[in-house]
Amino acid sequence: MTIEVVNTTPIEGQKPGTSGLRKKTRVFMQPTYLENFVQATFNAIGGAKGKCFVVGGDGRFLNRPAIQTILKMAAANGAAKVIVGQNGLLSTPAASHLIRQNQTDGGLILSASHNPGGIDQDFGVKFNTANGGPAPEGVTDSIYLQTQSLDHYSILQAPDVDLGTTGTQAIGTMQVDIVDPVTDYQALMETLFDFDKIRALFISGFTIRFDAMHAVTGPYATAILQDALGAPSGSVVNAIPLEDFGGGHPDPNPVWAKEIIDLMMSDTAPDFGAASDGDGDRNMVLGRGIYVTPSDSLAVLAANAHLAPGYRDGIAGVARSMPTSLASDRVAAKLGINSYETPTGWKFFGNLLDAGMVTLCGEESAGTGSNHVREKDGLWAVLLWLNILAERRESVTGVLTDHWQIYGRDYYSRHDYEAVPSDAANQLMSELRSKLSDLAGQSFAGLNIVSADEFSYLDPVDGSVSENQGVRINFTGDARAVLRLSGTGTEGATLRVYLEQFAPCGANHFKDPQDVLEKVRNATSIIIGIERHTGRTNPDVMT
Ligand code: G16
Repeated sequence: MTIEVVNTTPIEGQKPGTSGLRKKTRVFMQPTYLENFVQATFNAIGGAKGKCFVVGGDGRFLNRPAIQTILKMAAANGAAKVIVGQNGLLSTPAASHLIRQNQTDGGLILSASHNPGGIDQDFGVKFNTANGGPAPEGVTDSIYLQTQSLDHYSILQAPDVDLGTTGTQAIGTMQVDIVDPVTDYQALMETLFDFDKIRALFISGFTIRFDAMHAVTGPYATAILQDALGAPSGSVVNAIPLEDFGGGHPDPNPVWAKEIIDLMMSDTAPDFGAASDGDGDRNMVLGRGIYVTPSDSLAVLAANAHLAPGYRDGIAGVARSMPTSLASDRVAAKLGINSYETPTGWKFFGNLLDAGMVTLCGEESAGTGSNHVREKDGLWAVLLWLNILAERRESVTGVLTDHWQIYGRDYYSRHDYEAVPSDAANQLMSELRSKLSDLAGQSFAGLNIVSADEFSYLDPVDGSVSENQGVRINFTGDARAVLRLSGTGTEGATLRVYLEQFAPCGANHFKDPQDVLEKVRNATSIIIGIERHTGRTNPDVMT
């Protein structure tokens, strides 16, 4: 029996333009809260009748009950079929692949990404469209509008689906296919990479540690790195997805993935280290004694992608988010291909990928990916690195050193000031915006400003314009600072300050990045008045 529920809980705070809804788990547990978002999503896409969707999540607390609700609502809204990962698990890139492979009408992905999980932590839902990518702003804005006016939702009264058993089931008249979360994703990876070569690398004694951070990539990394490619058992650690990610933040950065950083900086480091995040779209790459910044990783992958079978014919172009360092632009210039600068957020790469204008994309926030899906893909990045190392038979340090000798090094660091009161953060940004046009020509802490502006993006494919995407300040001497407020936090505001300093070919490329960036950091602090506005003298996280 379908129930029409009236008087739904309004969804407060879903920002127009954001890819989905991320809130504290208890907020999602309020009666009718999740249901409101799901119904709003179905309404915004013209209804679910006769449609096919993919549903899965990163296994965090509430994942399975939320899936049961979504299935019953999809059935009540007339959907024809839903494909679900076994036990409710699907990494974000694997979900993107399933959406594309099965030519579905989209998918609902349950995750708060790299944010912690648990009843007192974070939960999230987002809708991906039929191309497999995060819904573009037009769709997310209409979902938001729907959430504001919705007065009822439909749900089928039916027993729960058995998420633990693969195969076909039914809920009402809707077909539910429970699939192994890894099989199709692994098959896709086998088409892109030379598994024999990587296997030979491991046989030669090459060692790896992959930290799945108790999150969704555990089963993927175990199946691919250990079972298929022959990395010794125990190479993948923290491999069982847990509802609270073992109490940690499943965020592969030097703060939250300290365990693997410490290992890689120690005398017992393996040849290669990597970690992924809650939903498997982010990655961290390390060599013995060296951390590869995500910006450098994108540049190295772009310069060497042709060494992997999936990219043998070269790449069409490279796109990076605006705060990502200029390192990949330098590679694109040398390769004679186009490079694009987009706003923060993977959804802005979708049109470029769909139009065949770029093959690789990346963000400084540990996101790298290609046209194989429409999400960033943590394990894909690890496999491309391994394929490159298997071809070049060099260490990570060797590959990076060589890269910097050819292109120069973009020293880079992101400083995050978390849980800043929203009023203070907004005041900081509006004060900065008000003086932007006067900054050029001024000098702060010994650095001259060449230009300062607010980034706005004109999408070359659909002509849409996205404004207010962060402030860029360029200094003389090839230094740059970028400032923006996070769009994904769940508590107060997070101020992100991105610092960059170029060291050309021939310069010393082995200095401490924080030392190199001190001048641009000091100048930026004065310009924006971080301490005056936030009371903070130091960031909470430096990546
Ligand atoms: C952060 C990162 C962005 C990233 C976004 C979503 O956004 O800075 O680069 O696109 O998270 O990442 P994920 O899909 O892994 O959650 P923000 O707005 O907090 O800076």
